Amino acid sequence: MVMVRELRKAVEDLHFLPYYQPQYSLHNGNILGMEVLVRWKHQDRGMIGPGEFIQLAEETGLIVPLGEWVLRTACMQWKEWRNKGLSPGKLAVNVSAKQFQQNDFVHKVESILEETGMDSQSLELEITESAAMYDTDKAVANIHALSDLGIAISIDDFGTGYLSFGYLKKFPIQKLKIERSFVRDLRADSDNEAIVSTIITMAHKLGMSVVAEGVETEEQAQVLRTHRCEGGQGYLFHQPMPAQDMEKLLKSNMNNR
Ligand code: G
Ligand code: G
Ligand code: MN
Ligand code: NA
Repeated sequence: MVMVRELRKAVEDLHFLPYYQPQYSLHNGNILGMEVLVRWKHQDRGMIGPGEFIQLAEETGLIVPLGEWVLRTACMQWKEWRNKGLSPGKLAVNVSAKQFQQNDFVHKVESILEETGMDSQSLELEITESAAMYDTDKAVANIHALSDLGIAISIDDFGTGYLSFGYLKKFPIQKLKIERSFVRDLRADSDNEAIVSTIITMAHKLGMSVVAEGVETEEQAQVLRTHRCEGGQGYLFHQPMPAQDMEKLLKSNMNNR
């Protein structure tokens, strides 16, 4: 298993890079925040996307040190931007089920916040429906503990899993991220419009906000706007980008105000 050995070595040597993808308000076009998406800086193959290694990282447990590194690195970057007078908004970090199951996960997050000076009110952790469901008692306890720290929890890829309405009610969840596949063929009067509008209505009634993923066209953005979806993320706005490009974007955003 060359890949596992390679991945382990890459985690040891920190051959990764955080990319950032902005999330925009669909109402006023402001940057609401950004999601950090990790890339593997492979010495022979160039930049490798998470689709090719996150699952393996989960299976091998390597996601635990890798995820911790991503969180720390992104929090440091966020703080640096704040120190430069920029407004990065909310920082959304993906957390895998494996990380979420660690007994010391909340404690680790807490020490990373202290160490980096990251504002807990600006941190958002994205968990998948399956991570929220796995070992539910612990998941509930972790979500409450993180919430007590001021951290927001969002459900990633919402609509693809088996999370019940009962859990949504039980958890202090701030945001649902609508899975890309529901946005892809989103037109007025389409099946996807019915699904998307239902998710948004339910989220709002339960006090949650909504961000749509994979927004690629103005038509999709318009349908989402009609249903009062708060945020959009996708190629219509920007692809995920390295920190220095995100910094330029944050600067030009300030100059335009
Ligand atoms: O960037 P891309 O679309 O290829 O990302 C694919 C998937 O990898 C996304 O669903 C995203 O949630 C996941 N992913 C990206 N970065 C991280 C990370 O730092 N940790 C975890 N657990 N998943 C990530
Ligand atoms: O956590 P999640 O798996 O949702 O991460 C978002 C993933 O979707 C990232 O890997 C990112 O590169 C990808 N992505 C972001 N915007 C778009 C988009 O507009 N279209 C498509 N097809 N993929 C996108
Ligand atoms: Mn995500
Ligand atoms: Na997603």
